[in-house]
Amino acid sequence: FVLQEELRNALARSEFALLYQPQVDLRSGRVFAVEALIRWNHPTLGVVSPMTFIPTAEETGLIVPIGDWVLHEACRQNKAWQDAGLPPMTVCVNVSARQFRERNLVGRVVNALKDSGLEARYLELEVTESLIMQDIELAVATMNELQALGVQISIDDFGTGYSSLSALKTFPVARLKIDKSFINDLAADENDQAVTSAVISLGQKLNMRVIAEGVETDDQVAFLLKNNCDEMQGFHFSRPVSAQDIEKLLNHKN
Ligand code: G
Ligand code: G
Ligand code: MN
Ligand code: NA
Repeated sequence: FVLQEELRNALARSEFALLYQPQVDLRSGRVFAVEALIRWNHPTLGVVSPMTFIPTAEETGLIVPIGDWVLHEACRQNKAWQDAGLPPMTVCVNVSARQFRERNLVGRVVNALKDSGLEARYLELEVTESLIMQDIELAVATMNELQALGVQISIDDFGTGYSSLSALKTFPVARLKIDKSFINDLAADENDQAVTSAVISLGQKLNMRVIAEGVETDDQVAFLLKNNCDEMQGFHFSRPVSAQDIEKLLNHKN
């Protein structure tokens, strides 16, 4: 399979790049974090979406070296922003199931922090509910180790999985990311409104922060503000952009 073969060479050929999408405080508009999102710049196919190649990377195990590169690059870039005098931000890195199950994930994270000189509290790992539920005990043990380092954890795509609420309160998780499927029709769909406001309350009760993903419109922002959501991410504020564009954006907006 061609994709698989080319994916093997992509790291050595430096064909991966990270884009960054700002996460903002809804009331102040301040950017407090960015999510790193990988792109594959293929020489003939152009930009290949992670939705196309992450599943192959998972199946082949290539996700481990690719994920390692993402961790190192995201930490290096965040430290470079801090060294350039930008207000300190958290960088959020997506971690897939296979990466998370690797015994030495914690060691890999430690290395990325060491090599970059980034303080642990400025790194956050995004995991999904389904990843956690595959093996709750292992997941909680790993998350506890990461938390002990000072690294933060968030649950991505929250609401689409099936984490039991009793388990959720035992997770060392700083934030819930409400999946964008609930935000899409938020202005019109009463079910989505109910789920969104319930997740916001749940987060407040569990002392977790809550961020809405995929926010595109003023109406969505208005609903989130009315329901005491504190944070948002989405095209309404900014698409995922290059590291240089993050600097420009922060110089203008923060
Ligand atoms: O950026 P975009 O919306 O195209 O991302 C599509 C999917 O790919 C999302 O589910 C996102 O979480 C995932 N993704 C993006 N970057 C990474 C990455 O560096 N590692 C992993 N494991 N998944 C990623
Ligand atoms: O699964 P995860 O939440 O990591 O996916 C992030 C993906 O969501 C990225 O591919 C990013 O490009 C996409 N995304 C970010 N903001 C928006 C938005 O406002 N609308 C839509 N449709 N997609 C978004
Ligand atoms: Mn994510
Ligand atoms: Na998501």
